Amino acid sequence: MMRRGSKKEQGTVLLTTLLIMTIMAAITVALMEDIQIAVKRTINVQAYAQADWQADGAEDFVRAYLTTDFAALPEAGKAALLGAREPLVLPTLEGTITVTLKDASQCFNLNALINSEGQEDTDAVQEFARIAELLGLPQNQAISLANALVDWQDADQQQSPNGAEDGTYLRKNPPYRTADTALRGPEELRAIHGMDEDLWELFKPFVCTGRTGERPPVNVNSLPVERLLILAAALGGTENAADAVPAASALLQQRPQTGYTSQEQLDNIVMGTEVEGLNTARIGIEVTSVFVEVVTELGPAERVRSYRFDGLGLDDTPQLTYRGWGRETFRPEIETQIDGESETEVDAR
Ligand SMILES: [Ca+2]
Repeated sequence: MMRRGSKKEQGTVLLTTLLIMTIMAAITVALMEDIQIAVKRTINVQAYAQADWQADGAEDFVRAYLTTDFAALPEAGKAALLGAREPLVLPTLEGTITVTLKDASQCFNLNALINSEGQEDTDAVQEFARIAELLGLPQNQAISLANALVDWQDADQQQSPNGAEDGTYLRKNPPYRTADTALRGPEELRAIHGMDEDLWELFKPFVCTGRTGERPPVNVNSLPVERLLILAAALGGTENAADAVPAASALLQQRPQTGYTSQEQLDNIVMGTEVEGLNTARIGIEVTSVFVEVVTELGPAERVRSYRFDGLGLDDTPQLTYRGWGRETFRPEIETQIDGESETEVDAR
């Protein structure tokens, strides 16, 4: 009897011990997992904080680079650098900082429609309308959109012809009001009356935002062929926007390998096309505004910022006029689909 009883007790003890051990093992595994996640989270938080500091440092670096090394380059050298689209890679202790520069004259500054005094700049309005036309919009729709963009930015509530002030936007669902000031970023164009998602996708690669009233002369030397319509719109002055396209094409086709060296060369080519009404005042060979994309990578962390600097090549230091966060904010390259569409449209006219 005794032996059987003690065997039973022994069995109970063994079972209890096994049960406790199983529970403890489960708790330990859960704890380990928790600790692992906590450690990883700490590493990530530290890496992102570090990447933020490096991104701030990169902004200072870019500013210094633009005022010294970049400013010292000859105009043709600047254009070649911007045209090459080769990023500048700076290794850091635990990662890299990649800086990509783009010529900001290759996109239209939406804030140029209103000058620094808050008045409508009719030349800029017409240029924007020409871009819209070259993107395939009918002329009347292009002008309406340009006027709506003026109304969005000007301080008054007087509606331009086919434009839109608060009254139009308050009737929308949800209702909103005009900004009455410059656009904070190109994406704000989506809020303008008359825009929709398809139109925005069309405009996206060709528009940007910078200093109020600033229209940097379109740099013929750094302009890639897929942005021909920016050049054609800048030449403008014709009844139909498409009439300027042959002159813009001629400028790119006859561009010397090392770039143009004087404004007269541009004037001669445009004059040679014998298209009336064209104006070369808006095109040039000097770099005055740039877009900069800075990608900071550090371990698992990545930070992307984009900047626009205006006023380069002048006596004053370059002015930071736009700061965007994330990849979306950088002026996109023209995708093959839009590229193909716009080229065929331009060619067809
Ligand atoms: Ca207004």
